[in-house]
Amino acid sequence: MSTQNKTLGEFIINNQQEFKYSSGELSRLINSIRLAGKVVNHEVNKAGLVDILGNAGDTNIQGEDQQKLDVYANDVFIKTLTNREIVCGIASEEEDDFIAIKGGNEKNDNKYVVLIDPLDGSSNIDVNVSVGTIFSIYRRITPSGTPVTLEDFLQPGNQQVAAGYIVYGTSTMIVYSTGHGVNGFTLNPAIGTYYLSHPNMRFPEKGNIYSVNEGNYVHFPQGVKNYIKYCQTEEEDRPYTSRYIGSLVSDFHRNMIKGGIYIYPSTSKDPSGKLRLLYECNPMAFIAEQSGGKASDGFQRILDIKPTELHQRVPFICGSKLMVEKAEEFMKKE
Ligand code: AHM
Ligand code: MG
Repeated sequence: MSTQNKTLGEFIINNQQEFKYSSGELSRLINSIRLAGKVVNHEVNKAGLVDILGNAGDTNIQGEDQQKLDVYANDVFIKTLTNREIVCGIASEEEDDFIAIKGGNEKNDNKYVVLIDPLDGSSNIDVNVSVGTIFSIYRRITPSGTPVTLEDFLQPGNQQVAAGYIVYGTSTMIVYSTGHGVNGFTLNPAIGTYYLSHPNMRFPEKGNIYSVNEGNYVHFPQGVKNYIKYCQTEEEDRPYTSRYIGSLVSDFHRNMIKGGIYIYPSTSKDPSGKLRLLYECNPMAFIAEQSGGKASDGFQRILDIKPTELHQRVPFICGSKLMVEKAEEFMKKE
């Protein structure tokens, strides 16, 4: 079958043997995420038409306003994964605590936990700019059949079994990896099917895009300031071009296709930066590495950080390998 007409469903079935502990469970899990993504996509696309915009009135654990669509997406992913009884636990950026899932017979033999940022880039929802879903999958470490504990969620990113994102952009795409490279599928909205459009995605080793919120420049560490100046200096293939959407999924997706670096550093106001290790940085770092890119907090590999809490934040530098290494060089000098 040619790449052009291979659907995500067919791809999952054909590649099931690649999964480490192949029992079909992970395939069913990715299938559920694919389905929930379609439901959320439908709602995101009609957001301008119905009165669904604006804050839901709640604030999440980070004290930020939640938008209605965030709440909706959170509900859809949690309900889809819960009803199908294919995971034993879920942690969401929008929930204070993790959710332990019982099976129909009160016993849950499922092996996987999912960590999810149901709708990332929330500041862009109201203005018709791309947002995304980010997900991360681990095998539980506590014995199966018992309720999940915090320990099952606080695993370093290098233990991820699969990770991916959905970008609700000009086209809707799901991009994911089960540890055997990265593949991207584009949704044909007319028939609700994802097709393999970007097989074996590779991060260019080097690019000419840097993505950072320069409005925070005065609060950045000196190493980051120096790296930004380096990006702007006229020399060799520089100055680089600056592109910042403010939706991690979209900024990452563009950089992975064109070559570039994304930076959300620590700032004097937020010493750990803004992005969450478990819901945002680990899954993106997994995709980056699986496609030949790199992800670092400036000093160490993101995937090797041992999490201590669910909503932990971490400085994030991610993208083309040589660019991330150059940024790390600047960080280490300071
Ligand atoms: P969110 O989870 O509240 O949507 O925040 C995460 C988003 C990322 O998608 C994006 O890269 C970053 O926040 C933008 O932050 P800022 O507006 O500070 O530049
Ligand atoms: Mg987020």
